[in-house]
Amino acid sequence: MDTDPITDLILQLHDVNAVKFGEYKLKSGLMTPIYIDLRVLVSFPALMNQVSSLIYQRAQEEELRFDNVCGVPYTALPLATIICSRNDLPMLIRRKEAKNYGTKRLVEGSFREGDTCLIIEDTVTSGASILETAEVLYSGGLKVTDAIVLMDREQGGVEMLAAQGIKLHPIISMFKLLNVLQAANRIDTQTAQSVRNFILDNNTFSPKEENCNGVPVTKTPSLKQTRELSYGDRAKLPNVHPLASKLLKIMEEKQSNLCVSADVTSSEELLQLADSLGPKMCMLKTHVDILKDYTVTFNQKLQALAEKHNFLIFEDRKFADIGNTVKRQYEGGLYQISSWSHIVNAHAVPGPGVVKGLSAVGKPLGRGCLLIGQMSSQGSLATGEYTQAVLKMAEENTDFVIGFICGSRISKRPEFIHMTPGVQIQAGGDVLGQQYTTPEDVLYNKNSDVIIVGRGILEASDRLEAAESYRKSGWEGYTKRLGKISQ
Ligand code: S5P
Repeated sequence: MDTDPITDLILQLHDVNAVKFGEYKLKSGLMTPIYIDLRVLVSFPALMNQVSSLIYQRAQEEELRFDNVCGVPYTALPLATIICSRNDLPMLIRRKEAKNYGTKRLVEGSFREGDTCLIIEDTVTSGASILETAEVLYSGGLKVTDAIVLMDREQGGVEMLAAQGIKLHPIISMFKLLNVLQAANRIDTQTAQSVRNFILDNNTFSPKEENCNGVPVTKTPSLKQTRELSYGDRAKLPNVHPLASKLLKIMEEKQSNLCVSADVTSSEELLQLADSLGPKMCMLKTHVDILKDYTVTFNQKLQALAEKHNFLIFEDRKFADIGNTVKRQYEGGLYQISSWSHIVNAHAVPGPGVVKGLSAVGKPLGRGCLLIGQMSSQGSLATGEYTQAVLKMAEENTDFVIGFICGSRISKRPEFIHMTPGVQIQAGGDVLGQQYTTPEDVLYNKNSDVIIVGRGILEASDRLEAAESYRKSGWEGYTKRLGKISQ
């Protein structure tokens, strides 16, 4: 197999047991489902050399300027030694404790005041260890502008160090590591996803710590303990989109986080579903293009039912074309979706133009859009770095994007709404790759906000009874989550 050097390195690190999955305690006391233990590297000289080369190569690519190199003790110390020895660079050693005899120096080696020192580290979680080393170097009169780390757990270290004026350059990021191990079948989808969720839910960096004079203060990052905001509280947030606010209020009022996916082929049946299940749901999702008898009268009746039962309409059109085309598909054609659907969704594949095109039509009408961050179908390509790019696109378009279609919470912003399809009371799947998880899992473990249920209700002998049971278990998962303290 033709692999890039990082992929190759990740697989080798896994081979030597430097990446472990299970339940481990971090230095901070936090339990983690993944542990990176690069201390074993010293037993594998070829790997030591490979890692050292990649670190030095990175310094060259970034054109970093420095006078000396310091490895954070202990794991990065031998790495720094190899780099310095091979490339003829002066090294410094930071002592963990000053000796109580002789010079009492905390930094060993020869340097001049004002020299710039490059820091090398093996793994970063919050960035606290690098900062600690930098502070010792500062106290010796050195400057630190950059640090290179082999493995970034993507839990806020880059941001925390940037806030302290240190640019961190990671060689391997956690999401890349998970993608590579998953693609190589070293870990299953569930393990990869649970680690991704853990990483997204456990960011250690809280920006803008200020003292009473409004002056930013340097603070060793701590893990914040926060209680989840209720739907009602989120509806009142200052930056929440008005449509998201409306949906959150409906959810709170109706005690429902159920979106019924009305995938039927007759307009009459769809209207009947909307009327009978209306009181149980916060949203009705349609695929108008599977109706065999769509008429304008039908959607007028649907809008009247949405008013009557206080739910939103979501046309699951999954736009995925260039801005100009999606704009025309959204407002024109047979269905004129923008005229009746409160919410639509889009794939991020075409780039930001897709959101711009839809927004040009939907924003003036007060509509909102969900970006597809992940999919419930087996083998979906919407994972890892793609999902992260979707998140970024949403953050740049909060005047129109109100949230995501996803398997689990992907953004920490409480203004965004996370909606999850592939839900049935019994986990499992269908013959065409759909994968089901339970309402409790979606709300309580995956921290999503809305369950999207189609066949779980449509194929039940009593649809109303089924809708009530999904509403109830979705709501129970949510209230249980409200009681949970998140780190
Ligand atoms: O990833 C996805 C995204 C969506 S919107 N997986 C999905 O299943 N959906 C939609 O949710 C799908 O098009 C269908 O309308 C609904 C799930 O239906 P069910 O019958 O499998 O519950």
